[in-house]
Amino acid sequence: GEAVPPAQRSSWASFLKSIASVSGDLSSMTCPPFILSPVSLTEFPAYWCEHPELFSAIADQKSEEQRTLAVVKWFISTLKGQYTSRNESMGSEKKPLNPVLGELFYGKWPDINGRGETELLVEQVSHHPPITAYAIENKSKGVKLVGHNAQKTSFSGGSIIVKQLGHATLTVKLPSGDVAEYLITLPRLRIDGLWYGAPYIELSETSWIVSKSYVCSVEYKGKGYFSGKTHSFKATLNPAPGFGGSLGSHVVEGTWHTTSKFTSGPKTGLEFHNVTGPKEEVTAIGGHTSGEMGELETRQLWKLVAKGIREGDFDMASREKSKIENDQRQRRKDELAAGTKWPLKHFVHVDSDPTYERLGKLGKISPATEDMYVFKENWPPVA
Ligand code: 0T9
Repeated sequence: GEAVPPAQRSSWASFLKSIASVSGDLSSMTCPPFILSPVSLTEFPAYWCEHPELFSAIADQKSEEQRTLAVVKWFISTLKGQYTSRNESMGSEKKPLNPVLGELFYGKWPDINGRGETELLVEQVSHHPPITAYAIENKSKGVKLVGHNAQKTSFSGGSIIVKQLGHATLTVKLPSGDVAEYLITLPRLRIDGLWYGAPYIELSETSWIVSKSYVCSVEYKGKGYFSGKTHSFKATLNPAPGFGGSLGSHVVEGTWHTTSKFTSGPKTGLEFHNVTGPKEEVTAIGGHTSGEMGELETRQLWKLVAKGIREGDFDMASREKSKIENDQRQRRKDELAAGTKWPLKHFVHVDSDPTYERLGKLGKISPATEDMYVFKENWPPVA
């Protein structure tokens, strides 16, 4: 454990021993302070829009083929933020704050150069297991992403294996009045570098982007596999059954944290995505009409815990964290006694998703059905 501060070595060693035996949910395990991040998982959906211009560009395409390529380009361009940004900002992957039930995060990216404003809304819809639901919408362009995610973790060969549960659906309002739908599934993660105390993520297996006319698989490989490079991917776009006559096939290869190019199809040799330039952080906004943040809004809720972690005052961080946890336990007890349940604010849980079932069949997507959190659309806030 070279990256582990000497005073925390034995606590890191016992943490590693315990993750080898606990499987399923690592979110509530206690970790040594050096590995704690001051950011809650409810902020992570903002990674979907670090390039707002790529999100809005989806609406500007003139054909189904161009639109699908724009969706895949936006998706690939989000991976760098999703899976490497903690290494860039904090030196390694860190353990995010474990959101409480009902935790909220609201944000936006401004309208620049006619791309329209994009709004973000996140709600923690389950605490145990942790499940985060989100909606990202550019209303002026008619592009909307709604999804939820959860994780199932296991330990294998010294690494944490994270299977992502949940999916997202991107919808685009077309000038014709039709709505194009894209089902998006998520890659598997391996967290390596644990032994050294310097965790980082590599992606593996396959994720899918499927619409009624196109099936795109994205295969992920790390060092030593098809290109030999870390963070490699290969995206293969093929027309869905019945669309073969009018739409072309494409293959794109590269590394998702840098650039990629077309390696097969009419655009062979051209650049596909490039995320070596700057990204745009979300602007957090309060969910009240006054613009203020309520007590369940993530940056308000975790303020003192985050301050403690950032400033190295871990006594304060753990004291404030206990306060939040005790308050949560009390709320659940009160609900139990009153026979009530915590009401979700922006989402409704349903057991199956017809869009997932219909489009999932076109890719090799399993399971055949998944639950989902339907976005209630009561945003912007009214009270
Ligand atoms: C959805 C993303 C997800 C959330 C995080 C596995 C992880 C929690 C889930 C999957 C986002 O779209 C993308 C990126 C990072 C994922 C996190 C990385 C991570 O380590 C945590 C887990 C729960 C841990 O904190 C494990 C313990 C820790 C000591 C390792 C650094």
